[in-house]
Amino acid sequence: MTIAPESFTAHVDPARIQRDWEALAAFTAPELPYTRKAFSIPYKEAREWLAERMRDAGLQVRVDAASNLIGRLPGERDDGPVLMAGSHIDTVEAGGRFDGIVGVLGALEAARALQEAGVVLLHPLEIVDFTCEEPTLTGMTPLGSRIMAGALTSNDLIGVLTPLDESLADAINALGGDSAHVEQARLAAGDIAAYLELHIEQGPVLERANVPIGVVTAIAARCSCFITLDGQADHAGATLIPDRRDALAGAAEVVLALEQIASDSELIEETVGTVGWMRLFPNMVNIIPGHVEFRAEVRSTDARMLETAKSRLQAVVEETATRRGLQFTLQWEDMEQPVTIPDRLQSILVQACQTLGLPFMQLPSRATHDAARLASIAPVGMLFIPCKEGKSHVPEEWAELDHIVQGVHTLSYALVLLDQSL
Ligand code: HGY
Ligand code: MN
Ligand code: MN
Repeated sequence: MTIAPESFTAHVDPARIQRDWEALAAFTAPELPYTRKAFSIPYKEAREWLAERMRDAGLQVRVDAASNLIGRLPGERDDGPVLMAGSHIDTVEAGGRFDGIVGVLGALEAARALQEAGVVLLHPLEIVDFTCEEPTLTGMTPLGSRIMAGALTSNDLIGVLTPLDESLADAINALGGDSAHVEQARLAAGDIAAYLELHIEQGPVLERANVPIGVVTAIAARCSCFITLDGQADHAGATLIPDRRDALAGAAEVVLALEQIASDSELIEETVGTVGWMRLFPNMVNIIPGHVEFRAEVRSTDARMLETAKSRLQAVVEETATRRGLQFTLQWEDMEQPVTIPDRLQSILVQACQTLGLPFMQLPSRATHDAARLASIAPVGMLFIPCKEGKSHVPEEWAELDHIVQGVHTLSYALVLLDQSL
């Protein structure tokens, strides 16, 4: 049975999307712009609001043992594999109002439009807000999608604290999860017929090309390590340079060396390296820093480049510490592999764009996503829309409502095509 896209795209309601987006943006830490960190009070309130919106949209709402929020639209074959669409509503610190949010609200709007158009899917459709996608927990995020994919168990949660110094187990339970039995949230290969995620590009490519839809070809891997350097705290005035073992000067060398590594001609096309978090001790203006700890992350869409960058970073840390008489430790906390989006999913998304007459381009995702974590148990696809000047993870993050609507049209139609082809 072919379903004409205009039969349901007409039901995608820009004003309704706008109202949801404005309401969700209001759940933020009062002292910071657009900050809704996982497990925080604004996050819990936003979750309750979202669950209500899912119920209003006629979805059967549940929270799985991992505390992922799931809204289900039954299908004709209701006991079979599900179609899944979603993303995350947690944000980074002083982040934006679109990263993850477009995917959750867009999937919710798609579920409404399909129902209002009287489209009954063969597969059940599950709209998911995955818990804690952003790296507010080291070495365990994205949390909800990793648990669903079986990459984390209840044992892995033991002793872990959230940034709010609450036990992660309690925080998951407070959201309605069951931290002692998170394995119950695990899905096996075959349980998800396909997963689609609509997301802002978090890069400048679509905007520069003036193209409204991106069909993602691959998702970059993110590898992050925790590094400590120990030298000697000392008097900043009385200690001459040759007598110093300055841990921060050593860390500064490593930060610049990481930039050099990623700028190397054989890596620069597909690889980045960043130090975004650092603490120094004693951290006083007239004391030479004796101890520094920082996290460095390396990302690439190419597995070989990723390994090259990681090993060069390790070598630089060791060489810098030895030359400067510093003790060092380096521990990899997040180790991902790049994910290739299956051709079958890409062609469904291309077909949806072509049928809807939407210009599109195929491109990799340089950000990571829940889709990458689900790729081990399900065929995943990703759709991008442009964001202003490619900015993300900053309060200036912005996406045009027209682009969100076009993204929802494409997502809805792709779900219908998948429903009929799987
Ligand atoms: O860091 C990322 O790529 C994602 O936004 N969590
Ligand atoms: Mn993000
Ligand atoms: Mn995201």
